[in-house]
Amino acid sequence: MHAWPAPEVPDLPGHGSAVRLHDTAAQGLVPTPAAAPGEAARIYVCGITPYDATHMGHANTYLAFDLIQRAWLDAGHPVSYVQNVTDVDDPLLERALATGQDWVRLAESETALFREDMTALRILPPQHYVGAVESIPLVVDLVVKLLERGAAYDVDGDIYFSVHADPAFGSVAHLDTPDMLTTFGERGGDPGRPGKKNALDCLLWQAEREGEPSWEPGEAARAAGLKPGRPGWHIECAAIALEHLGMGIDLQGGGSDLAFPHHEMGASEAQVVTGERPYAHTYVHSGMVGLDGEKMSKSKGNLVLVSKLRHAGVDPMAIRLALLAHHYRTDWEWTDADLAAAEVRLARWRAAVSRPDGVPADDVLAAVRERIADDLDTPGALAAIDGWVARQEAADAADSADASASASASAERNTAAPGQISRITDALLGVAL
Ligand code: 5CA
Ligand code: ZN
Repeated sequence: MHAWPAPEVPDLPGHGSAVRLHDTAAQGLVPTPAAAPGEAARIYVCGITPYDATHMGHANTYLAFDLIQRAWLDAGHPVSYVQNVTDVDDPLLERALATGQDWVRLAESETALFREDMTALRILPPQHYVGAVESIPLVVDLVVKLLERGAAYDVDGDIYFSVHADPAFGSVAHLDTPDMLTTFGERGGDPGRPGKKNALDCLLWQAEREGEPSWEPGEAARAAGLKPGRPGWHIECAAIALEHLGMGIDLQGGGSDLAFPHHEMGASEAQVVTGERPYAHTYVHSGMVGLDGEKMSKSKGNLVLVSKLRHAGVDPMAIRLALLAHHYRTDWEWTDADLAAAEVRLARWRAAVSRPDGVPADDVLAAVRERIADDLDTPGALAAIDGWVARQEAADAADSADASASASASAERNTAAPGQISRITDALLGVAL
C-alpha cells in the first residue's frame, strides 16, 4: 500500500535531548528512543480500520506519534516508521453489509480519505504502510510457527493463541484477571467461547464463514491445521511489525483503548514466536477524545470529521493547533470552542511572524524542546510560542504609541526572529505558518 506525501521537516540549530515518554508497561516516564544516538528509532503505530472517515480522536492519536518522531529527528535519530491498515475485520465487513457496499471498495475509499486528512494535517507518513490483506502470508507463517511451538490450538476450525505461553503476558497493560476478562469481552474478544483452554486466549486465524471473504493458507499451513480463512486482529500487527521492523522496536503506539487486549496480545505473540524479549521497549498510548460525554467512535457515530471541517474551509493548521492545546495522554471532549480558540491563536501567530523583523527569539527553541521532551507537553510548548507572540505584539503596540507621540525609542528587534519562530513551529509542532 502507498502512504501519503511527507511534509518537509526543517533542520533546527543544534539537537534536542532524549524525549521522556510515559511507558504503559513501565508505568512511568522513560527516556526514548532506546536506539543509540545516530541509530534509527523504530516505531510501529496501529493504523485505522477503514470503514468510516477520520475523526478528531484518530487525528489526535496520529498527531501524538508524529510529534514523537519530530522530536526524535530533532534529537538526531533517523526514524523507521511502520503503520498498518486493518483492511479486513469484523467492523469493516459489518459496515459494508449494512450499507450494501463492497467491503474492498469501502476500505479503499476510507483509506484514501485518511491519506488526504493526514496530508492536510501535515502528519509524517510511515515508510511502510501495510494492509492486513496483503500481509496474509506473513500471518499464516506466524500462526504455523505458534502451532509448532505448542502455543496455539484449534477450536472448531479456528486457531487460538495460548496467552500463557508467554510468561510475560500481562506486563504491558498491568490489568488484573477480572479486568482483563471484562476488557477483552468489550474490545473484540470472546472470553465465553466454549472449547478454549483459557478464556483470554485470542483468535489467530478464523476459518471461513458463510458470506465472508477468506484466503487459502497454502499447503504447508493446511498440513499444520489451517483451513481457508482470515487473520485475527492482534497477529496482524505483530506480523507486520516483525516483518518490517523486527523485535525490540523502540515504540509501539496507539490510543489507550489498544493497550489491552491489542498490544498485550501482539507483544506476547511476537515474544513467543521469536523466543525473544521485549517486543517493544516502550508502549505509548494517547488519550481518548470524546464528544457529548462519550468516546468519539465510528461505531457510535458521534463524530467530528477532519474531512468535514476541511471541506467547510477550516484551516488544517487550526485543527492541529486545537489538538496540540491538549496533552496527548489526557481524555478530553472536543467542542467548537477548541477550534475557535485555535483559529484565533493561528491568526495571531501568523501576524507575528509575517513582519520583516521581530523581538529576540533566541531562547524559544530551548523552551519548546524542553517542553516537548517532557512527555510531549504541547500546551507548554504552545505557551512558549504564545509568549514570544505576546512580546512581539507588545513591541508593536509600543512602537505605534511611540510613533504617535513622535518618540524615537523603539523595541529591540532583529530580522532573524520571525523565521526562527516559524521554523520551530514547523519542525517540532508541524504547524506551518
Ligand atoms: N485498526 C485498529 C488498530 S490495529 C484500530 O484500532 N483502528 S481504529 O480505526 O479503530 O483506530 C485507529 C486509531 O485511533 C487507534 O490507535 C485508536 O486507539 C485511535 N482512536 C480511536 N478512537 C479514538 C478516540 N476517540 N480518541 C483517540 N484515539 C482514538
Ligand atoms: Zn494494531
